[in-house]
Amino acid sequence: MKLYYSPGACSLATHILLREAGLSFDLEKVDIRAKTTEHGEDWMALNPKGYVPALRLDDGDVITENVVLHGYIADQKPEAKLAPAHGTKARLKQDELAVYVSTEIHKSLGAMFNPAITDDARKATIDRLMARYKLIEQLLADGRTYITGEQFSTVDAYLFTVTNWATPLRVDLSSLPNLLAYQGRVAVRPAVQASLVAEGLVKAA
Ligand SMILES: N[C@@H](CCC(=O)N[C@@H](CS)C(=O)NCC(=O)O)C(=O)O
Repeated sequence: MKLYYSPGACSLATHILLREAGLSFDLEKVDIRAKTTEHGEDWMALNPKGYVPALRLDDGDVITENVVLHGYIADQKPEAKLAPAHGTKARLKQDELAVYVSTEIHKSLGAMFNPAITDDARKATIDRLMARYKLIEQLLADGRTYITGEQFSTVDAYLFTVTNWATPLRVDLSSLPNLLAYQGRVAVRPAVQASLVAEGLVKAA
């Protein structure tokens, strides 16, 4: 398998999950603005959607969409317990949360990377985002270690990755202490640290 990624982008979640699952994979960096890969391939030819993450399977097929890739990785290594079994209530609830992170949190934060965003649009986006984070803050209020309980899951990799953008986007999360403590717990996981180092985002300890 090969993961096409951009450092610190949402593809970091898939990267973390590949490591958490202990799967073997290659990495190839994509310049999502120039639409080329580090090996000079035409990104739009490889993936006409133009965005990361994309996972090239061993049969050559290229698959996209965060939530789908996260579920696929979990299914490749059930013993890593990144997602409960299909058809269970626990899986239903985890999928519900994954789509919430994707459509309500990822997309709101992502919109703020647009340099053309107006101050009014940015304020409205932050207001909506804080309302969405409120649910996350409430879930974490019972002292659970990860977002679905004590087991690290696909949603943790995703939520951690997009919440990390708050700092470069200057979004103040200080009213969400449970979320901030959670970010710290996820950050120290060895697979997370290894992914951050591999993407050149932090130096190796
Ligand atoms: N629907 C896609 C969206 C992925 C996405 O937003 N990727 C961003 C990075 S976080 C990207 O590559 N943007 C560049 C572009 O859209 O051209 C998913 O959930 O996987």
